[in-house]
Amino acid sequence: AKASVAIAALPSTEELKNSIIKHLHGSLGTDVNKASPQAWWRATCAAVNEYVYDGLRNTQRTHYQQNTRAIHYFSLEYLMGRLFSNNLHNIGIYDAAKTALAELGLNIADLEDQEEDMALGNGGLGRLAACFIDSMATLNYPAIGYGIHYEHGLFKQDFSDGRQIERPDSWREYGNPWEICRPESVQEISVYGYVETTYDLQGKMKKVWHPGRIIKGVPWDIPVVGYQGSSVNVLRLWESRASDFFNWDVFNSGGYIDAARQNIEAETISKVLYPNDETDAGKELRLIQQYFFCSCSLKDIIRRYKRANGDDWSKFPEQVAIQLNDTHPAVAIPELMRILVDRAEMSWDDAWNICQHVFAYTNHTLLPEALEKWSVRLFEKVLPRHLEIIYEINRRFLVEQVDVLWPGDNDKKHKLSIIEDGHEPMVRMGHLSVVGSFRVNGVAQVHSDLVKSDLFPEMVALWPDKFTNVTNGVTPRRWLKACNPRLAKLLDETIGDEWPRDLKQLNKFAAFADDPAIQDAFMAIKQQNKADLATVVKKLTNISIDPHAIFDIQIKRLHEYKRQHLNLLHILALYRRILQNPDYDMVPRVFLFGAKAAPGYKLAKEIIYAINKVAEKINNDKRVKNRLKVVFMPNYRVTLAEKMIPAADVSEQISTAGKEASGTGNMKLALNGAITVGTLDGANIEIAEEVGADNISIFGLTVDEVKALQAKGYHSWDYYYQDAEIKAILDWLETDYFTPGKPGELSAIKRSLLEGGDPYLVLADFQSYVKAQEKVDGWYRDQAGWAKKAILNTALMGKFTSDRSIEDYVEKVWKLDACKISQQ
Ligand code: 26W
Repeated sequence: AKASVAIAALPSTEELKNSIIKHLHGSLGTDVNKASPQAWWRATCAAVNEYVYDGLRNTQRTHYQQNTRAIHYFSLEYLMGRLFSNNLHNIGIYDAAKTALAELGLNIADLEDQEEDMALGNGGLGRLAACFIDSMATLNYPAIGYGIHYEHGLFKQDFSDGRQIERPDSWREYGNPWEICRPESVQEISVYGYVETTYDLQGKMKKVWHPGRIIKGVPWDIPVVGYQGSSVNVLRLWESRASDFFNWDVFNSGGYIDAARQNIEAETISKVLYPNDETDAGKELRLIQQYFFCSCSLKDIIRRYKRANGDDWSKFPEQVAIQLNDTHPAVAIPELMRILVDRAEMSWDDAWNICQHVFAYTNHTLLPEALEKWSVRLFEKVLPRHLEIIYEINRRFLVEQVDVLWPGDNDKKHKLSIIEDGHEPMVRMGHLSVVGSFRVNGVAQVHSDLVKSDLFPEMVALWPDKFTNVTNGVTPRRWLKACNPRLAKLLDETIGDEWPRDLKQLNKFAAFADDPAIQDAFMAIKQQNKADLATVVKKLTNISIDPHAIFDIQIKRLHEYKRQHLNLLHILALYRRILQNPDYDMVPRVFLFGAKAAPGYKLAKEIIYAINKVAEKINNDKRVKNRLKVVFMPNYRVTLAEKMIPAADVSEQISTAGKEASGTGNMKLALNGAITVGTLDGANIEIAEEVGADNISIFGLTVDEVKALQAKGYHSWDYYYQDAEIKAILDWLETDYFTPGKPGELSAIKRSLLEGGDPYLVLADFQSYVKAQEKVDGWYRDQAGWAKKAILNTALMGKFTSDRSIEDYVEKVWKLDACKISQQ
């Protein structure tokens, strides 16, 4: 047996076949003659799980025996997508399974399509968490992901006459083969109620929280298989249930109906993922969700710690690191304080010392509407004891830190206070996270710089060494090897097969950028991937697209700062040029969008509607002569991304500079050989550094120019009056040209860009964007030149593996050792 590989022995094709049949009979209770594709898929999952569980047992035993320090990743979101092909690839039995299934008369792709996406996240932050747990397992770091076992993930999206409709996502309606319920590790947590101040016999004050409700947390474990079977870690997701203990009383007092109602309320906590991305709604249920999973997870960590170390807390910070994925789980800080001070009866100073050596916080956004604040009123109602603790954390912070550096400076105290003063006092979760953590990081260099200069400058003055950068990354296993098998094979053949676990190896591919044979092979692969996507597009939208056109792709959540409407204005400019000049010379282009809008985000939904209406018109206009096609793919999600990314020629990364913290789709697309049209924002800056100026089309205002323009006063109307093309396009949107008989239906965009002041500087960047697109058009006309650029994009993206991000966290934040897994 190989050392450091958790999974002992891999099956042959024959063994897999037998195992699948065995499970078809023994686990599914059906027969080869009548099994549905769903049953075959489940039987195959069960067969795969024999190896997954083997690795899981070996990993857990090794970690326990070695009493390893571990990282605990706290995240409200995990955007896992499908696990079937990912697990097969990571175990290293994808080809064997494919053959085994073929010999049973089955197509592995049909089986893959039986799986619902596990969409327990909104976008970048949730997908980042999924890439990170893949990398932590691959690199053999003792790690556990903690989150919520939502019954409903992110809503499914349909279009009805071009407008977004949301439908519930019931991803585990019929069960999920990857999760294991662990009733032996149930936790109970409290909410509501009041705090009583008591005194013991020595006269020492003691706070007693009398909760109003007790809720049970049931853990579900999802094994996370590292590449080539390294470690098998777990993602532990908590499901809320009514507490048996609590219900007993209610039942006994004759309140049967009341008890049923309380059951429903308890179960509501893990019912549904909040679909907001970058807007804080401040809803009570959301705060309870946050507290519920943080409290369950902390108790789980402490139980494990005590099993190994007894009642001696001194080693706790050596053994436990907790990473807060944005401020969403920041309530874990006062919760750990409460456990230590109220339950373990530790002194405040000792408890605070532990906290400050355990927590680290990652900031993912600077947008003011995304910075979480909870009203003191709500906090007091839901978590009265935690509010007191936050007050005390704040009091000491202001007295012992702020007033020492800036004696008597009330202005500084107002700015830095965890409690924001005002008509409705608020708890600032970002402030709490910085104060309670030993390290704070942003997710790309420019973003980390802005976190320091614009968001928390005074905190930096207090603790200069607390702040650092860890640039995001993506797992090359899912985002190249599994989703783009043709390119993966070409890479294996030209540079060897080490790149999936050592992405810097891709550098070697750069030597082939001028090689005509490799250029042809690379372009042929792109062509086949585009043909595959064209088939998917036809099936989903009934729109026919030409695989020889440039595939220009913008996939991400719909948000004004991401500027899908800038893309739309460019499409309208091209369309108008074609109508004005029937011979307008451009390389045919297909613009593909994928985006969900938060259900309450009105303007985002109007932008979707406008793109769909413009698409309808353009796609059916004979005069266009197929130079333009516009497709809005419904229900964008991880599984659709896996089909779109390998087929992209152009990657749209066009956020207003300073607004996109990092971006990760930008990395996935460039890795698969797409040329980026992008602003100098987030990780685009670092991508440009890596691939070089010749291989990316950069445009638009820089962060500093954006700041300068806004300081001097930005007047979008000037662009409207001074640029005839802009004026014509915006006026066009107001007519009934795209919505026959209904003028004004698409005017929301124009209104926001003019009366609304164009907060994201769409008009300021418009002409620069058009030029960047013309540059791309020119590049594409030289196919060998394009091939070279595309190859260099793939070759020079090695930095952006999430393995590198994790190694950065380990070095700068977690100080963890990898743990070689031994087999029994
Ligand atoms: C409170 C509501 C809410 C919900 C989600 C606020 C903010 C969020 C997230 C921070 C949104 C998000 O996913 N941010 C993205 O995080 C990615 C991973 O770091 C970055 O690559 C993206 O630039 C950032 O927008």
